[in-house]
Amino acid sequence: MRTVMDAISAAPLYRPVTPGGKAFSVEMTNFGPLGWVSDRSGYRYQAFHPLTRQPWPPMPAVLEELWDRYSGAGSPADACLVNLYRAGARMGLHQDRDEADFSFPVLSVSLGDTAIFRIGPPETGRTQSVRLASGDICVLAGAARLARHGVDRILSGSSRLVPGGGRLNLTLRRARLA
Ligand SMILES: O=C(O)CCC(=O)C(=O)O
Ligand SMILES: [Mn+2]
Repeated sequence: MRTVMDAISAAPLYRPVTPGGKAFSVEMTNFGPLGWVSDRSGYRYQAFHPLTRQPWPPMPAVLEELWDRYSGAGSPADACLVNLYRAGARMGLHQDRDEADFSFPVLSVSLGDTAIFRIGPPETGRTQSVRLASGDICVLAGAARLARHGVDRILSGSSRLVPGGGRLNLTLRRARLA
């Protein structure tokens, strides 16, 4: 947690806007060579923080180790999107499709408050609700790589891990081709 908070202090959390101009309710930043950003021009990966214009902080070694252990991928993650959900924040149903090669999984680590996570098949069909608690790892891989998913809400106050309260979700990705 300490390592993650130190990296966040080097790349401040900010609230991006959707291409349509609506503010996200989550605050975001990134670690690693590339970071996922959203603004009026669209969604993309880029090598620098949109506000400070500085390169994203290095990927913490502990996250590289989790990727090595649980992703099953032969290449390192090159991006880690950090989402901070304070009370009331949510994330709409979406697919992660801004990466170059969907044969690489997306691996997420949840810290702090429990999330009511929603997941379902890639196109249409029933979604289901799953709780993601602090320390849980969720890997979207294979047939589930393009699953629709989102966060309906967080159970505010269910953990005291995150300073100031809330939930941190770290998603490790391989954005570029290997
Ligand atoms: O917070 C989560 O568990 C999911 C985050 C997510 O889907 C994303 O950042 O693309
Ligand atoms: Mn996602």
